[in-house]
Amino acid sequence: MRLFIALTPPPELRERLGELADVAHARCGGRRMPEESLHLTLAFLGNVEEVRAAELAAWVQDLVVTPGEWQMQRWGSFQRPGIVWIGGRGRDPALERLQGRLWSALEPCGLGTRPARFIPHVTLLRRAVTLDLEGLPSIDLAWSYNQLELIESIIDERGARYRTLAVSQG
Ligand code: 3AM
Repeated sequence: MRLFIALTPPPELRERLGELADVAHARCGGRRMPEESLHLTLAFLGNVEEVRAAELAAWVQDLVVTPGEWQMQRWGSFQRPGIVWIGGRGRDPALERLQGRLWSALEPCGLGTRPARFIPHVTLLRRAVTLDLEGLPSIDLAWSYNQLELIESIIDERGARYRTLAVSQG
């Protein structure tokens, strides 16, 4: 099972992010992320056997996340594979601590590999036709979080669908 751990936005923010995805799509083309799939990835684990996924789900259910608020103020892009995202203007120590805490537990168990860089972001478009972000509206959004989710990514001919397997304590 292809798994990752992420924050998922509260409903009002999800809706607002969906509107921004529409604006970005009109400007940059590509594939707009469905609203229900919007998330902030903290740790991509890759393929995990079912038995280990069940252990992981139990671990996630017991996790207590320090509540935080993440400020999103800028558009960004990743050249490959044409990702347009929104994220913070600078580093976010609280998210870095949360991500670091996850990897300190996951990596010794052989669950995925800690990435060299962590750029917190919400992907709005994939395979964008242009990554010229000029003219997109300015952003000033806050994301209050106190929970994370273990999510399965199911890939089929229509792209990736996500299924939540476990939610941390809240
Ligand atoms: O949060 P975003 O959309 O940036 O791109 C994938 C998505 O990130 C990323 O994990 C999230 C859930 O699928 N992802 C997929 N394959 C990956 C890989 N091999 C990966 N991240 C790192 N390494």
